[in-house]
Order: sequence, then C-alpha cells, then structure tokens
Amino acid sequence: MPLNPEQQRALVSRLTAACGGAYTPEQRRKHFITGPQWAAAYDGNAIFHAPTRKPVHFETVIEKFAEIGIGYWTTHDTDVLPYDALGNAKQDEIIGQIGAALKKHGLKCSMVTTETFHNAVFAGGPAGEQPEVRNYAKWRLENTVGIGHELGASYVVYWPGSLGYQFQGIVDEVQSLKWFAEGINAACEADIAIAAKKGQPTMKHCMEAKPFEPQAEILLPTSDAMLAWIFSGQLTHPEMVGLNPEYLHELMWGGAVRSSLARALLCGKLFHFDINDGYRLKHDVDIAVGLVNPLDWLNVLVLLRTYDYNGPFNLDFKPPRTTSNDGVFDISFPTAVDRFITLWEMAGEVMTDPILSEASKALKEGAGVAAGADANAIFEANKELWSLHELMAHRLFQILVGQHKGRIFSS
Ligand code: GCO
Ligand code: MN
Ligand code: MN
Repeated sequence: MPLNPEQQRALVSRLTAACGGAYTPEQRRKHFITGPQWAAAYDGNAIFHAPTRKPVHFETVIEKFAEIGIGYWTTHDTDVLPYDALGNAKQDEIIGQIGAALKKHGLKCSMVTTETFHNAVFAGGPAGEQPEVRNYAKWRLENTVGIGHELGASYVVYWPGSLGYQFQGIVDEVQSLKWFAEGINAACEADIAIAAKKGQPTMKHCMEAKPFEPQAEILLPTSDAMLAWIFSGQLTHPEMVGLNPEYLHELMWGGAVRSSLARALLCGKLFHFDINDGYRLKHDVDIAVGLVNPLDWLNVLVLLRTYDYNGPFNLDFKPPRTTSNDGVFDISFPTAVDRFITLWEMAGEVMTDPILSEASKALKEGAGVAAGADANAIFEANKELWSLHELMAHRLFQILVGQHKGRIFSS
C-alpha cells in the first residue's frame, strides 16, 4: 500500500523500534562521544548533487543531541557565525546564545575548529604566499581559540583541507610548511595568553590530515606526515600539538587505520579521533561508523581500549543524502552512537576472551627452544604456533557475529 510522508515516518519509527538494541540516553552519555554541528546540519549537497535537506539551526542540533544522549557538541567557527559576525559584537552575541543553549540542554562544547578552506580568500590555501592571507588565517585561528575558551572547549582541530596545490614546482613546499607552522604557533600563543588571563588550562591542538581532496596534492596528507611536521622543530609549542586522525582519511590513502593510530599512540599524540567509515582509495564519503568495516572497527577499538585512549570520539560523518531531516536525528545519530557502543563493548569481550588470551600468551612465549643462530631449528620449533594467527582471526569474526555466545546460523 503506498504511504504518504506522515505514514512513511510512522513506518520508519516502527521499524526502528523493531530493530531493538538501542541504548538509553544515559548509557550513551557515559561515552566521550561528540557530535559535530556540521554533520547534523549537512544538507546533502555533493559535487554534482543538489541538497536534499533543509538547513538546521544550532538550537535544534543541541536540543536533539541532548534527547539522543550525545553529551558534547563541536563546531567550526563559520558553522554558526556568518562571515560578517566574525570577531565583533555579533559574534559575542551568537556565542552567548550557544552557551545558553548548551547549558539549557546539559551539553558541553568539547571542540572548536576553524574553516580555513571554504571561503574564496583561501583559494591559494591558508598558508599561501601572500602575507595578508596568512595574517588573516592566523587571526581566524586566534579568534577560534578565543571562542573555544568562551565555550569551555578543551580541543581545537585543524583540518588544512585546502593546503593543496594543483601544479608541481609552483609552491615552495618547505616554505609553505614553515608558514603553516607559523599559523599554529600563533594559535598556541593566543591560547596560552587567554588561558592565563582566564585562569583556564590551555587546549589540545589537533592536526587532521586528509590525503587527496579537495585539491590535487596535499602537503600534509597523512597523520604520519603531520607527526613529522609536529616534530620538525618549526613549532614553538610542540607539546600542545597532536593529532585528530579521522578513520576514513587513514583508510583513503590505502593505509591500515590501526597502524596509523598505533604510531600516533607511540608518540603520545593521539589527542582526538574523528569516527566514521568508508572505502579505500575513494572520495571522502564519511559514512557512519561501522556500516562498511565493522570488523576493522572492532579491532580499532580493541587497540584504543588496550592503550587507554580517553579522548573524544567525534561523529564526523555525513548523514546520507537519502535520509530526511527527521531521519538525521531519528536514525543517523542514534544508530551511529549505538553501533559505536556495541563495538566498544565487543572490544571488551575480545580483550577478555579466554581463547584469544591463551593464544596470544602462547605466541609471546614461543617454543622456548635454545637454537641460537639455527634459523631452521627456530622455525621448526615454532611452526605449529603460528597457526594461531588464523585461528585468532576466526575468533574475532565469531565475536563480531555473536557466535562466541553459541549462536549458529543453520536452521
Ligand atoms: C572532512 C573533514 C572535516 C574536518 C572538519 C574539522 O571529512 O571533510 O574531516 O570534517 O573534520 O573540517 O576541521
Ligand atoms: Mn574529520
Ligand atoms: Mn572525512
């Protein structure tokens, strides 16, 4: 029977309830899950494709996040401020309204970020040749740091999306990287000054890499490139600067996300994490967490839990163009949060699974043979042990599909 839009929404609600498995807002709030203004307000536009949803105001986003149980809100400066409000009394007024909305709904602002890519002024990048462009970009970063302090945020993110270039040999890459550091240095200095004045701690400054969009070549395409840059000696406060890797961005260039995160953890620089999903070597589709690579996501969370990552999990995904305005808050956000929590809990099961624990321990103990420089003897002594790798992979699959609890799929 054909359904009118009202009946369609009723159907969506009924089937959502029939899915079961939803956590309560209280359970959801126990996790450091943060919701971006821009993700909720994304109108469905894409290159070649028109918007499919109406604009959504921050008041609505904050109210809906509170209802769902997302305890933290994040934003770009220009998600909420028109350009002509930046840095003046109008900005103060809007930031005041945001502060009041957050308070009213019991949310906190965890992170702020500067849009240094959309405006035409950034056509040549925020760290381009012209001093006035770079000074403007610095001012925007400093202004955002001020907004962050005003709203009580602990993190600032930098995604230098348009720090890209289309022709080889036109920009001086070394110089550009130095100019880029000058911008972040200015933001750290502003942070130190404001923090001292307000008696607040300084923020964590988090670099986010994306390998190959929107322009042709990117100077800092991966989290590893960002790490090299952080430790390059160009930063005046490298201790304040770390990473905000995004799951999909690390996958896009063909890397293994767990290994990218491991390198960030090793350096003590995993400050913030953008969570989503998608495909290797494709456009940045920003699909919601767990819908493409649930097994990989489970493994990522095992790693993060093993090394006690306690920073934010930022829901940086794009609700699909086929989801309605109502669907964004009825389906996209609650189901993304719930899949994350389920995977988080399953990661706990992986960590305490007796089969995985025993196998892992045995692998680390080895055969215990005293064979010195005899490669063949070492191999022969250990060769049955290595079969455990494949068994452990099977066990992870079983945990993912619930088979470790005795469920089988034959009738
Ligand atoms: C992307 C980027 C952005 C950044 C945001 C924060 O996928 O396009 O990840 O969403 O996270 O701009 O600075
Ligand atoms: Mn991101
Ligand atoms: Mn992305």
